[in-house]
Amino acid sequence: MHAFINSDKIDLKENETILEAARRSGHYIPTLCELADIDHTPGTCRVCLVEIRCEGQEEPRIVTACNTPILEGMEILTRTRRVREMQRLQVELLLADHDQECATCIRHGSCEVQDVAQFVGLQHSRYYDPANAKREVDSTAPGFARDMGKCIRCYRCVKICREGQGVDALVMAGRGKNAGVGVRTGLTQGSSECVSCGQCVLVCPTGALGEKDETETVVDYLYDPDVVTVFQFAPAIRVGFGEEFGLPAGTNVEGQVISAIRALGADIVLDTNFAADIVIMEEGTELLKAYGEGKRQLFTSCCPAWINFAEKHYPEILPHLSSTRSPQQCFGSIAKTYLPEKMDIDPAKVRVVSIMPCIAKKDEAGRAMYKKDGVRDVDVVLTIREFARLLRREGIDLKSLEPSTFDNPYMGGYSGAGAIFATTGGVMEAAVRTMYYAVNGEELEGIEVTALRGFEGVRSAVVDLGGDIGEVKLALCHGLKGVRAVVEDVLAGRSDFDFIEVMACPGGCVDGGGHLRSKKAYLPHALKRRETLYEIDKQSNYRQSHNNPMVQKLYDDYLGRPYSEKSHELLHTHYIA
Ligand code: HC1
Ligand code: SF4
Repeated sequence: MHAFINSDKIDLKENETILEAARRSGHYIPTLCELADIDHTPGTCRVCLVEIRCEGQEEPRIVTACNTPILEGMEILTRTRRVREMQRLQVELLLADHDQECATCIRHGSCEVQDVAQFVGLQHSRYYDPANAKREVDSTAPGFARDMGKCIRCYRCVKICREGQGVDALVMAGRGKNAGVGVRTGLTQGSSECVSCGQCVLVCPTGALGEKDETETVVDYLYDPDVVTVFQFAPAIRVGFGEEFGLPAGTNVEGQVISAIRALGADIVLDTNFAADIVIMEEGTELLKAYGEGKRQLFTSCCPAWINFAEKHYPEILPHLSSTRSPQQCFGSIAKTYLPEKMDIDPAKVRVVSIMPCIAKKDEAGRAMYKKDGVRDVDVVLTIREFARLLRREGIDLKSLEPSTFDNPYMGGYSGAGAIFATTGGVMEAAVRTMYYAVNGEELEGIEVTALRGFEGVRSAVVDLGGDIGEVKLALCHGLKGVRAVVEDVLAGRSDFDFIEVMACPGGCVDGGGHLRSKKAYLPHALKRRETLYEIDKQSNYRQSHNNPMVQKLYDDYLGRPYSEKSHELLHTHYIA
């Protein structure tokens, strides 16, 4: 069984489309709506036109490659003049009501429409009408906006939100030239079921979905002589950011990221990993106390899209959430209290800037409980994409920088346990290491708790914490789809899990909704990034949060002990039903 693509003989596979067979055999056909990684073939962009001739047929006919099966003996032509002209016309029509402000678009240079327009040789858009391109911009979500003037109606976002995340906030809306993506009638993006996980942003081929850019505020801080800027960057940044500069996926660029932030003119460069160690001290103590009181079934609380999900979709579950703030927020409150005290800085001058692979961290930093007298603990959150933009704005090329190290004696060190927070299962593994020590007074043997590692959406493991606690049953969920059943089981009394880690993004923060976008792919680098995190843990001088000497000093000099009154004031929180 075979067919021909541009005269190449192709062996056929069962149930393949022309597009799949062409990809497999190295024949490029442009597409904009289709995304194989999420099994999405809506056939709406109609750019993947090819000519086909079946046996016995005289004249070739034009079909869309994404939804036409390839058949025995079929001849497929992808580059005839007729095909090229029709593809070009299709892209031209697509751009007729598409905002043409490409030079100022957040997607400039990494936009799939730009790529395809180049491929089809489109040099002028004859049918563009600015009046038609004026469509709704919804900026009501705290961290990101939906600009329908840039939407090409591929509906990838609707698919990922509904079927990938199980949130179902987005719908196909409008008719005719007003057709596009919206939320349910009467709602806005901010008031909808949306939890700001950002997975829709990762699959959007254009600038229709994107974070609200806050790089301008950061530039203000950097050039204000009265401001002391304190930067933190998340565990996932160091293992993903190199890709922006053409380095292989998973390259550890921690040292270059530190140098880049210094080159921006930051006063103090620190690491969210340090605060991840603090979280383990607090959350571990909280859990053991709860178990001692016979309470079980606590959920982790460091993922802000999960918190949004719990508050919006399952408010009854909130009493089961750990009260420990996320590492980002623990960092913010410590950087505005302990750090200025130690370094003799006026706390009012400190501005904390976070670099996160996450959009929901913007929501989190703006929460009322994370402000003191109206001043936020974390002043600005940049996604990794904004960080890349900021470096470009300031003319800094990460690849040309020599790596450097943290040099702050108070908050500049982290354990291997803090480093693995960024991957699914990492928070739980870090917590188990410290809880085991707290119960037994000795370190857990076989410190890499491989039972907690893996990639299925929901996994479980039993770990013996020893002492009075004994065996605990743990669950690890990543991606929100599988979380619903876990939460519903807990609420219905059907669950026997003791501790449940939830990361809203599939893979955890290494593939967060604020991470770099990959063209024509969804989450292609998770495993490489994750391998590097485990390697960082392996190479760390200390691998348990309680052995981080800077964390020990923080407790000795300032907080007293985990779960103390001071800790409660600075490191714990509440949720809003
Ligand atoms: Fe995450 Fe976390 S791991 S939530 O994924 O607990 O964003 O990387 O910074 O706060 O540490 C994100 C990553 C990050 C927090 C930590
Ligand atoms: Fe859905 Fe997440 Fe996008 Fe909100 S941010 S619309 S929840 S995919």
